[in-house]
Amino acid sequence: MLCASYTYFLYILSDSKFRWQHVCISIHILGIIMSNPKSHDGIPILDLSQPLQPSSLFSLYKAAKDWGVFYIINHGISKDLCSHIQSLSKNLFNLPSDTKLRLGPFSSLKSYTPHFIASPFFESFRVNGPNFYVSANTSSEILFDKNDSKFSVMIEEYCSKMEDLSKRIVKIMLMSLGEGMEKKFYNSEFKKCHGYLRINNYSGPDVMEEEVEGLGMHTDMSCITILYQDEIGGLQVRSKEGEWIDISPSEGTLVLNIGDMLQAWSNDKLRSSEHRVLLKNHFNRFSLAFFWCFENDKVICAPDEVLGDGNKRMYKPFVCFDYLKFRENNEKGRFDKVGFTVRDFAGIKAQ
Ligand SMILES: O=C(O)CCC(=O)C(=O)O
Repeated sequence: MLCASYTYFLYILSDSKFRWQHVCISIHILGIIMSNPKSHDGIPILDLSQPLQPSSLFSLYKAAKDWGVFYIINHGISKDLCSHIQSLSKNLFNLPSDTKLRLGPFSSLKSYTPHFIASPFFESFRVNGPNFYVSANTSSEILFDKNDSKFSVMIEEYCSKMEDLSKRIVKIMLMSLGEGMEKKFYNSEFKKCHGYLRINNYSGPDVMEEEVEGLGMHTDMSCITILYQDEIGGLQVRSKEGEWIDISPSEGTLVLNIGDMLQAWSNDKLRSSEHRVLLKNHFNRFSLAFFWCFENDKVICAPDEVLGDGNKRMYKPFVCFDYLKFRENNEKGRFDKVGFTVRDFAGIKAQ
């Protein structure tokens, strides 16, 4: 209906000398009416520069319930900061394997995941909060045998912005669960959340006859994950029906994934996204994944108000740390078990 009237308006004005002025006005009106923008793949975009409307909260809730993913724009993280981190991270990933393994699965820090643990084409560095500067600096001193604080300063700036953004998004997700939920549950349940950053580097084989899996299907163990991906693409999310949908990169756009902890806490009202990365060409791919998690000793148990009248509990209460251990105990090294989810750990089987 909206589109029909828009086309008609253009048509009757097409010979007018005021054509452009009127066209602009009509587009402006359309922009206001379309307050819940969607990307070309139909996944909603959360525009943080706009006031939240009940209808946008509903779109986000639906996206989080059906897909576990949506886009964020106007988030205040500059493209320059991401590009700087990407170029400084290259210095880390370009080091010889032996050097990177000083932080590998058998080191005391264990902040480097080498190739062939999650996938032959994937490696990553982890930076822990709350003091991201110290964590990044400790790792880079071990790798470079000298102190160069530029990288650590940028990481700290990025992660501090990510912390603020994560808090904001968790509040919005609580609002999307119903009136009063944010006031009731943010301070009591989410105040002690903490974050860590994973810097991911993908390099496919030199000769590629067909696409390869850069990172296999998995869910995140976080409450939410905020992802920056470079322009190469390859991130996909799985629909409930099992179809893979591209989550295409777009400048200035971050991707928000719901993780297992929020899925369990919301009793499946919000869905932990099943995602993977496919490499379609030999270009290096870079991403930054910021995981926002409950504190380790938190017992996750969906509150009755979130459960709602007459709904069955989907999960036994569990301690966060026990779930993290369940996922990390992998004979091949320390990496999340691909394919295992919180349902395997604490799900209550239907009778
Ligand atoms: O690189 C990406 O786009 C996804 C990364 C991811 O899923 C992860 O780090 O868990």
